[in-house]
Amino acid sequence: MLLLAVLALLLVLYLIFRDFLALLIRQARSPLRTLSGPPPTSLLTGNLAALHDQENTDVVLRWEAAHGAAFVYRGFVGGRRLLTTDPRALAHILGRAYDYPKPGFVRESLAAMAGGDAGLLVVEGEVHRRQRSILAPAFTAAHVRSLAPVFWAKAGVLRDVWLAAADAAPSPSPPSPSPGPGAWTPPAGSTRIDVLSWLARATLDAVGEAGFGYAFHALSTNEEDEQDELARAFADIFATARRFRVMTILQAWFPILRRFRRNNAVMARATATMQRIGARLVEERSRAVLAAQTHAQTDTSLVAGDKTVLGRDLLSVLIRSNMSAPTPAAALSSAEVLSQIATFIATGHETVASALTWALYALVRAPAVQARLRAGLHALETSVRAARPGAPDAALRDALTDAVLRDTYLEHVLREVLRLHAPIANTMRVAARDDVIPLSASPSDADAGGLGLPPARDRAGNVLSCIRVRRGDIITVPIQAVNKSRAIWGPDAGEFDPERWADGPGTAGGKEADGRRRVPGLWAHTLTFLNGNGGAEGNRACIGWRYALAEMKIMLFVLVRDLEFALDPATVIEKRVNVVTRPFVRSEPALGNQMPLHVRRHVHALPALGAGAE
Ligand code: HEM
Ligand SMILES: *[C@@H]1O[C@H](CO)[C@@H](O)[C@H](O)[C@H]1NC(C)=O
Ligand SMILES: CC(=O)N[C@H]1CO[C@H](CO)[C@@H](O)[C@@H]1O
Repeated sequence: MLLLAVLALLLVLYLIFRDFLALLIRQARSPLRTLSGPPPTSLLTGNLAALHDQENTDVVLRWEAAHGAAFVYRGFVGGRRLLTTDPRALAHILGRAYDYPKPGFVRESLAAMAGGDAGLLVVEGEVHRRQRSILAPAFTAAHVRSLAPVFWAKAGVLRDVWLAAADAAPSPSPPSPSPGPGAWTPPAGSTRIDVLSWLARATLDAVGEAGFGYAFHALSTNEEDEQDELARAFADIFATARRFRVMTILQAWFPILRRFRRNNAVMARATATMQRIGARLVEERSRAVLAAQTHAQTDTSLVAGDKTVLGRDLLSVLIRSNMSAPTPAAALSSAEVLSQIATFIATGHETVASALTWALYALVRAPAVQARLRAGLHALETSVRAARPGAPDAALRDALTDAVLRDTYLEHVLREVLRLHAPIANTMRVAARDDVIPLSASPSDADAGGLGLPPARDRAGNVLSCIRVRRGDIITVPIQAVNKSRAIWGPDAGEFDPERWADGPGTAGGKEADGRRRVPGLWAHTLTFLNGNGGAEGNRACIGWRYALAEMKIMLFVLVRDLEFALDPATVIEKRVNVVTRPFVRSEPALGNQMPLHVRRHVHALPALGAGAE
């Protein structure tokens, strides 16, 4: 009896500690232990605290300078993780997406906030390949372009809310008799607005409508309106998933702890709500798609009118794509389709809100750029209008969409914003098998464009030309640090300078005339959306990048056209990375994430541009 009990206890202990033991054994055998790297500052959490604050401290660059462009830092219980800023190494890792999947604990935490483990963000390997090809038609340039009316509508509503707030601001108080030295007077007729929370509402409304034809009413200013049920469910899930970060790490090593999350009542209720509303949406869209198809068969005149008959939202396109899958095995299950709704909310909402917030921040910090952008956009609109006298509103907006999406200066401003303020600052991968990762061999290496990156070294100081990794080794991809690398962008890498793009897209480092510095990025040679070099070996770059850019361009056009933005120079904004990079005010940490800007009406002679409800 006693023996049985002891055996049972041992078994339980083994089950609890199995993964942890495996971790320790893997750590002891990893070839990463020979690499140079910063000493851990904590036994339990290694260098994680320093890495967490990297956006405000430059720590990755200091580590890079001291230990080379590939080094190890310490994670949980001192586990070694590879971090590299070397473009050739990054191209190797990101270009083999299925050999370098997301680590289990990352997938767990993404699954918690993206509606389960069946969505595109979380799945791996063949399942990912299948999903990605079914989802692709929803994210083509042409399809994203067709979603523009949603972005115009939401931008118009947001602008009207801010205009109303600014116009209601009390007339400027007379300047105090003796303003202290350095005291700042807000612009006359302006009001202080937390633009972050409003932009998050606008992008949520946009992704609801463009993503699955759902009205969140997040921009509604009617106090009586209750918060939408689905929006609340998602907010609960997101908040819980965030709070559980430490827990999620522990759960990765001690699976028994996973029960506690499942028992979390708020999470369970929110997930149920999400499932219920999601299932209804999928059913409604499926029925509409089927009805339209039957219709089209009997009435050929409707085939040409495809777009107006069928829903344009991402979910409808996904369902149509799923229905025309060559074989059932190539299609998505109902659970997989359902998971994409939460995936769209999780990926398409806070990322763009963060990017737009940092765009306005960049513009208040560079008033000359703000003024030039506004003047350029006004001129653009004037010429579009002049070419179409008397055109109806819809036709005008259509022509304006093309012009805005193509505008060079707006594009350059956005590239700088996304380079300096990448909403996703880091991502992680794990080696699925033993491998050798090549490095840019020397400062004169042609493939690296003569980057002059500090070489990687082992602990004895020998320069390395490749990194050996063992199955299970964890790798951090420092998206933001690469975006701002001086080796890649030149000594002014930290400056916001849209002009650096003026020399053409071929030269990432813009001003340098030597044509160097190609970063293997998907867009604008930055890693902001990761890269798309994977092809057959898997593509895990952002599928929504065109959607994000179109939404940002239209939102910025509408907001900058009619509003001026300013920031009290005494306000110090810092970054906090919690899933996405968000601002907070250093002197007001208790207020949480915010971006308090002073907003006022910009008076101009252009005709009103309606909110343009579809
Ligand atoms: C400025 C805005 C955005 C940025 C900076 C951004 C960035 C990224 C990054 C870095 C990844 C790769 C994550 C990883 O593998 O570790 C990613 C993946 C993804 N993004 Fe975005 N994203 C943005 C907007 C959007 C939008 C608007 C959507 C959809 C409407 C979207 C949908 C997705 C999806 C579904 C994935 C997973 C793709 C896959 O694994 O195959 N993103 N995004
Ligand atoms: C997707 O296609 C598969 C196979 O044709 C089908 O079983 C499934 O119900 C479809 N899902 C949706 C949501 O249409
Ligand atoms: C190379 C470079 O400019 N790095 C910058 C990265 O970001 C930090 C924080 O914003 C800056 O201090 C660095 O200068």
